[in-house]
Amino acid sequence: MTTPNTYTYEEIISQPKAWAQALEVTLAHKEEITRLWEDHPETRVVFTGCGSTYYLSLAAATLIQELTGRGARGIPAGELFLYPASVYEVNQPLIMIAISRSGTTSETIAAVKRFQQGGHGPVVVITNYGDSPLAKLGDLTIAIPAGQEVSVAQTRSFASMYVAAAAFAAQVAGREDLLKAMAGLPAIGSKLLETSQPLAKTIGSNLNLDRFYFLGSGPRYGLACETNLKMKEMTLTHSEPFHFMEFRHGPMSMVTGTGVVIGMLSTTQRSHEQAVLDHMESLGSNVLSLAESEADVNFDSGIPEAVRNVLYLPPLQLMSYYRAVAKGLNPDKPTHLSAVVELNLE
Ligand code: F1P
Repeated sequence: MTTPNTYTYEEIISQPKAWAQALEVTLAHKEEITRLWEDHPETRVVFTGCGSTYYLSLAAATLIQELTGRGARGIPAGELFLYPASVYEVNQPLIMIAISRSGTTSETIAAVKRFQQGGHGPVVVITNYGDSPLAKLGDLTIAIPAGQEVSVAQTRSFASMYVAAAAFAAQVAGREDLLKAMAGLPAIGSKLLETSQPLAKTIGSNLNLDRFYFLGSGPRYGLACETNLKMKEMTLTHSEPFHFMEFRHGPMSMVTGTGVVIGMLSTTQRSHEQAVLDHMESLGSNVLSLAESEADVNFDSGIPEAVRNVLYLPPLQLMSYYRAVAKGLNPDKPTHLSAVVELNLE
C-alpha cells in the first residue's frame, strides 16, 4: 500500500513500540507510584493538560476513578491557571497528574506551579521529554522518549502517555491481572494497524463525507474527544465528540447520508451504545463501529476492557491521516498550529 512519505504516517504505524516503552517505564516506577498512592490515602486526583493532553486527562481520570473508587477529574490546564478555586478548595489535599508531550506548554507548567504553591500534594508528570521544565517539576516523573514525534498532531505521543496513565491506574488499583494483560497490547496494536488500515483508508479517502461524530462513554469519552481533534487538526473537517446517550438529545439533528457516526463500543454497555448507532443508521447516517468483536473494526485482543482502550486510537488516527492526504493537506503541519503553545503568563 503506497502512502505519502510523511512523519505522521510513520509515527502512527510505529506507535506500538512506544506503548511497550510506556509499560516498561511505568512498571519501573512501580514502588514509587505505590508509595505515593499509599502515602496519600483517600486523596482525590486531578489530571491536567492542554488540547490532546486535556482529553487524555479526561480519559485517565474516569479510568482511575472506576478502578480505584477515588474521586478523579480531568481539567484543562488553562482553567486551572485561570480559575483554580473552581476546581479545588483552598486547603484541599490532592494528587495532581500533569500530562504533556513536550513538557513545555505554558498553561500546564503554570497550573503545576500554582498547585505546588498551594501545597495541595504531590505532582506526577507523564511526558515524552524527561529533561523538560515540566518533568523537572514532578515529584514523580514518567518519561517515554519513544513517544516523541515530529508532527504537530499527537498520535504516537498521545497513545504512549495514555498507556502509561492506564498502567498507573492499574498499579494503584492493585490490579496485577490488568497490568499483566497490558503486556499484550503492543503486538495486538501492530496487528490492528495492519487489519484496520484498508477500511481506514477507504473511509478516509471518501471526500463525499463531510461530517464526523465520535461517540465514546465512560473512560472512552476522552478518547472520542482526542480522535475528534485528529480529524480537525489533520483534515480541517467539522467534527464533534459526544457521550453515546447524549447524541440523541439534539446533535442527531445533524445526521445525514454524508456524515459518519463513529462508535467506540464497550463490552459492558454494548447494547445501549449499539442502539445509538443502529438508530443513527436508520436515520440515514453512515456508521463505523469499533469494538473487541462483532464490529466494523475488531480488536480480538482478549485484553480486559479497562486496559484495552488505546486500541480505539490507531484505526481512527489512520482514517484522519488518509482524509488529510485525500484532501491534499499535509498531516504533519496542521493549519495555524505549532507543536507547543508557549505564552507569557506572568
Ligand atoms: C499540547 C498540544 C495540544 C494540541 C496539539 C499539540 O502540548 O499543544 O494542545 O492539541 O496536540 O500539543 P503538550 O503539552 O502535550 O506538549
